[in-house]
Amino acid sequence: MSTAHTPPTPPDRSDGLPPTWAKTACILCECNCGLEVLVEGRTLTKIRGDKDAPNSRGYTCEKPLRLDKYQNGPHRITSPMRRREDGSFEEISWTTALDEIAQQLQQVVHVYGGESVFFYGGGGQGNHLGGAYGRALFHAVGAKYMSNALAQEKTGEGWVDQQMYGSHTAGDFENAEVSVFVGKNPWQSHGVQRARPVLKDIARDPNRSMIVIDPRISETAAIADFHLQVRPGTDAWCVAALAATLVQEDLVDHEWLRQHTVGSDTVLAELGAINVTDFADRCGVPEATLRGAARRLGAAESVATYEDLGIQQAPNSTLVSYLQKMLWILTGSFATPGGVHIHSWMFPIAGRWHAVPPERRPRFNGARRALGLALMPQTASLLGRTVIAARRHRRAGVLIEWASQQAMSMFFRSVGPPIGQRIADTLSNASDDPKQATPVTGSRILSGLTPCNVIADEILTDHPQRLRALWIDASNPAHSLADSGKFVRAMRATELSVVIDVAMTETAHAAHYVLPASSQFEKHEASLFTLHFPHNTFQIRRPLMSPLPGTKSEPEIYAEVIDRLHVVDPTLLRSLTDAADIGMATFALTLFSSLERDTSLSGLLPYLLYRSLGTALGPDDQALALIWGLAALAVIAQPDAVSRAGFAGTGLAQANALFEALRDRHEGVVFTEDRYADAWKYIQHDDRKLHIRIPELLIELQALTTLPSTYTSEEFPFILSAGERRSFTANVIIRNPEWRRRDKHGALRISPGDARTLHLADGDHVRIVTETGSATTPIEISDMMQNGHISLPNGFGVSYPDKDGDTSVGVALNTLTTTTRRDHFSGSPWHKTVPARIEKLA
Ligand SMILES: Nc1nc2c(c(=O)[nH]1)N[C@H]1C(S)=C(S)[C@@H](COP(=O)(O)OP(=O)(O)OC[C@H]3O[C@@H](n4cnc5c(=O)[nH]c(N)nc54)[C@H](O)[C@@H]3O)O[C@H]1N2
Ligand SMILES: Nc1nc2c(c(=O)[nH]1)N[C@H]1C(S)=C(S)[C@@H](COP(=O)(O)OP(=O)(O)OC[C@H]3O[C@@H](n4cnc5c(=O)[nH]c(N)nc54)[C@H](O)[C@@H]3O)O[C@H]1N2
Ligand code: SF4
Ligand SMILES: [Mo]
Repeated sequence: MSTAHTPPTPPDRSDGLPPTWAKTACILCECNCGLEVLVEGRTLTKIRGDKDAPNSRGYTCEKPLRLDKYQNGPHRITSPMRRREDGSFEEISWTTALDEIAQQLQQVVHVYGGESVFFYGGGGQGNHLGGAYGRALFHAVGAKYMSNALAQEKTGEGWVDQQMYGSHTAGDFENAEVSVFVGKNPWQSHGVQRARPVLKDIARDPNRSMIVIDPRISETAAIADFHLQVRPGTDAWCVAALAATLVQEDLVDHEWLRQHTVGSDTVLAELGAINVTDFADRCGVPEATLRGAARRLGAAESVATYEDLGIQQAPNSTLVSYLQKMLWILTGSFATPGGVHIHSWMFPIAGRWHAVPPERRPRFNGARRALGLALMPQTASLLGRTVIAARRHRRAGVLIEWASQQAMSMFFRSVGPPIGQRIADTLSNASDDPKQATPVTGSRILSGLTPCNVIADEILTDHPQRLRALWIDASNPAHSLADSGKFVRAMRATELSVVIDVAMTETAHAAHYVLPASSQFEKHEASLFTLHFPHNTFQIRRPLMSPLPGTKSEPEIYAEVIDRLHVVDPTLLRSLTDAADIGMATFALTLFSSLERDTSLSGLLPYLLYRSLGTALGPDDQALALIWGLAALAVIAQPDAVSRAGFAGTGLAQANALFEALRDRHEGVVFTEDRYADAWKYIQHDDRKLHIRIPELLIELQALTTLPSTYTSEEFPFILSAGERRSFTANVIIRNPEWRRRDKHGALRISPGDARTLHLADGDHVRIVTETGSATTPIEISDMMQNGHISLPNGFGVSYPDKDGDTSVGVALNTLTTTTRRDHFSGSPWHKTVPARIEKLA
């Protein structure tokens, strides 16, 4: 692979500013711990935890301390690039790139329809603002299909959540009497805020317990009270046996189930019929250990559970998601300290947006809503004209703002929920249709996302409805999705593929066009991982320095592409911009009424905000326009919880107060404050009950009795877990191998017993072979591993330009995996259960 791109000049100190400490956040995992960074020119010289950050309170792990390896280095790209026929790249100007891309997008849409353009990615662990703006392009071209990394891990769990209560949950591990981690190693992977002190507290406290289900003695399992060391891939039997023991030994909270759930009789009957002895045998956990753990659960005041990749990327994953939730449901651990809760959202990244009705609704709410919605279209036309005229008369502007304030206070809370619902559903690609499926393979679309494992199949076919163009932002699917080779072939088979990234990634190498993004420390960013309860937090990060010359931020890139598609009437943009100059109430009224007059504009909202309110906010703050929109949606969705977090007023006033706090408090903001019992209000079923009978999954539960529970063969006698989170892995956000202080080569872990059998010594190199490919790697003999189970870390095997050309350290895991081994329900890959063999190298 050759690239013509000239590496950027080494980090300069040209900004000329004195070194300053600034607040930002870690971008390496979903916890997004608050950071303080000493910025010298363009360099992040010192990094420490931010004690003021409301989510992490000063905590960090070891990973962000050398974040400069992300920010600076020869991996950064600084010019748009176009692929030549021979596969090499040439640098082109932004104007040429955007002109050609827009023109080719229009061409694809004209010939094959907007639904043939597929959007992938839109954010990593800390950058979701770009993807949010990208939704406007999705709608501008009339696209229908999209996906991201969630659709190779979390969509199965999301579907279960949706059936049972309609939203996402969080466990209160700081207070739980019993914490259960199912295929989750929070010591290394976090996911729980301040994971290590929280885990240590649990381990130290004789009155609290930890149950870990993991085939390895992970760092978390090592300090657990109960380690259920399953054979890889057999969690369905293990978790079913736990739930069955709760039922069969009558450790269930029957009264709670009667009051708060629907369908418990069937569930109890199914679990009652399970042969625990047989299931314990199938998963390899001693029956006494299983029963001991179940009794501990049954005796607890509170139970919180957390599932992750160990089961989400393994067989029967959707069923296991369902069963592990039974552990807190059967014990009645919901909406109570130490239990599991549905939380608020800034904007949902999984599941459907939902407005929680306020405790005190405005009087005549229904009538106001009807009247407001009826008046809106006329208001839009009227305001549009008046606002443009008022530009020349300041006094008229004051009057319009006053009138708009009256209208907003009269109608905002009544018309907000239906308008918010439409906007949110459009932006999150949510659909009421349970049968929503992809055009070629007919795969189930969950949470609006196409299963990652079928994307290539939706392209590599002569099906008339195949995907023709790929738009990829802030993701490296040619490295992170199963069977990388196949994904690259799929990219090459499209008529247009565009990649936006900070680096020349494996995916960028296969694209037609590559657009260089400003880094996450050179622009406004935010993470939408607002997954906390009872105090939910959100942080807007300000740029720490100017963009690297040659790069642009995603909001700007999307706006410039959409400009070229001419899908928005310029007079609308002008009236919105003028309205924003007059005042926030005038702007909000003009915006909402315009969206009500022409509902097809909903999907373009991020663009409309950027080009109107953003213009009024000025070039330094333009990207914050969408944050105002998010603040308004958050206030409509959970007004009381936002009030309790200290944002007074109602409606627009409250939204503005939240927006200003998000803009000004750089350490982040608690945007909702709930009481434990409030978790009930977030249930989306009208009866506010948990609907726990899921017929499709109960059939799968019955099938466990006969389903095979081994995945090895003579040819492939090992189970490889392809993607262990270790001390120095962070997906592939940091490409520079120098970042790692430990485990520099990403060794394959193997048990002492297996190493003996294969006559291997620590550090020996082996070839690992799977049905898809092979790779060589050093080994580490590790007591963590059980016989027959081997494990490779994620985040390795990416190219990095250095003085000797491109280097790559460690195994690119997805040269070893296949798209076909996947959950038949959610389509998530079995990365944790890859049959493999090991060949000793001479
Ligand atoms: N250090 C670090 N932290 C990260 C990341 C990172 O790259 N590096 N990535 C972030 C992301 S995107 C995610 S999704 C999370 C993932 O976080 P985790 O899911 O916690 O991470 P993993 O190490 O992939 O898997 C967890 C455990 O699953 C176990 N496992 C393997 N096979 C099985 C099985 O069959 N059954 C069970 N029960 N367990 C099994 C493994 O032994 C491992 O200990 O981590 C986040 N945090
Ligand atoms: N075999 C195997 N495969 C796996 C996993 C596994 O355990 N095993 N884990 C899976 C999981 S859980 C996940 S979450 C995925 C993660 O895989 P991906 O979704 O591909 O995400 P990242 O590896 O985090 O890649 C993020 C990309 O964003 C780029 N980037 C960084 N900052 C910016 C920015 O400001 N703007 C833009 N436009 N780009 C930026 C980075 O350079 C990088 O290329 O991998 C999955 N793949
Ligand atoms: S990697 Fe995760 S836990 Fe570690 S500092 Fe960053 S956000 Fe916090
Ligand atoms: Mo992930």
